[in-house]
Amino acid sequence: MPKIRSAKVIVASPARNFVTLKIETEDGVHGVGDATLNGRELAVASYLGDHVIPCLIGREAHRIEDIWQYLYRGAYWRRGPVTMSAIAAVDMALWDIKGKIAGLPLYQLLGGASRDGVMVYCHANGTTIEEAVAAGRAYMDQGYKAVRLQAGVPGLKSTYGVPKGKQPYEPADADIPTENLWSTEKYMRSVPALFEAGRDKLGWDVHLLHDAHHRLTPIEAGRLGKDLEPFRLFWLEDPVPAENQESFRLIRRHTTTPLAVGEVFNTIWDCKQLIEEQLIDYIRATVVHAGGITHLRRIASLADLYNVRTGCHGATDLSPIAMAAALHFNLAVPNFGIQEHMSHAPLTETVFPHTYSYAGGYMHPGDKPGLGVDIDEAEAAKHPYKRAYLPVNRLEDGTLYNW
Ligand code: CS2
Ligand code: MG
Repeated sequence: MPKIRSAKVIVASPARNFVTLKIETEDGVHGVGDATLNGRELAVASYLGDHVIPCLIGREAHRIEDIWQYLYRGAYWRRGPVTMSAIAAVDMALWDIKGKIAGLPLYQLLGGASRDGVMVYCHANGTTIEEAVAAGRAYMDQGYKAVRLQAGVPGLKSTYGVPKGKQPYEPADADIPTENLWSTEKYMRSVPALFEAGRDKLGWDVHLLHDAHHRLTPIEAGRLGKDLEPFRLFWLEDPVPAENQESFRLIRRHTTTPLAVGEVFNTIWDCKQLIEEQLIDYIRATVVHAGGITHLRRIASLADLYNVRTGCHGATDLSPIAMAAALHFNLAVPNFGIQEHMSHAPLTETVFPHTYSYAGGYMHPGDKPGLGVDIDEAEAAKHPYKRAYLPVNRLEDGTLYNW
């Protein structure tokens, strides 16, 4: 069985920062994994380069589960976004290698296709409700069946999800964190009007989603969920910071608006109670931040027992490698819900050639053996890393708050 001969970490910034792990076997077969952690990229690069790669050399590339357990249990210091993103990158790369050696696309190794395509949702945003809804119409004209609506908040200079100019939204925008101002009161007043306009202009044959981005208290989330019930959202995402899983009981008591949580989760332990008590409807954990394909399958299997469906995070700070791996996972997993799809910049697409594609509201990973994605190292080398932080939020009285 082929052994791992070498591995390297590639940090590059084609349109934005990405961290990529490339593992090569003694037979010259290589696999790639995404290790990007937005705003903390170099921490994961060091964890991989200084602490993980030395332990990989000489191991059998096919022993994915054993290597996963070795890196998780063997670290002693378990869990956390840095550790689990590093493990995820190794896991993705080894599944890529296994698929290439088997001559099969990854989804075939995960049980084969459970559906014809992966339904995706796009980001329709605007500084005004009219702009956001018009963007939603434009995406529906491209065939999207699901649209996330985010709009500016009257009285606030900026808000999550809404770009400042005509450039696509990129939150990691400064060498030292930008400080944004936030007002829950102003925000709560603006959201129902956004979805009233959404349903009025876009109709009922489209799924509408919204991301509250961790900014409410449980009772505020209950109120917003109730305010949005007439508009039948597909989901309300990240209503509250989710460290306190039991706080979702309070939200559930007040609203039937479906809840989606988990893009910041990195192990099954972060969402065990949420799933077992059916406090959420979609789990957003991703292949890059939650330990790779191997661990995400465990999370999805637990979720399946409790009617919770997947809704993997898919913003542009997850590389095309993560998108490719997610699409293979989504195609096979039985309790698939939806996949987030923010299109990467052309420069990013150049550095990460891939076989996945979009058509009519659905995506497909393609049938190339492995993940069907790679990194063009020569192109990547032209775009050196540039430190970029996510913003921080302060309330109008200066209190440091959730971004
Ligand atoms: C957002 C992300 O896509 C989403 O649902 O929550 O854009 C998130 O803000 C970024 O991935 C953070 O890096
Ligand atoms: Mg989100």
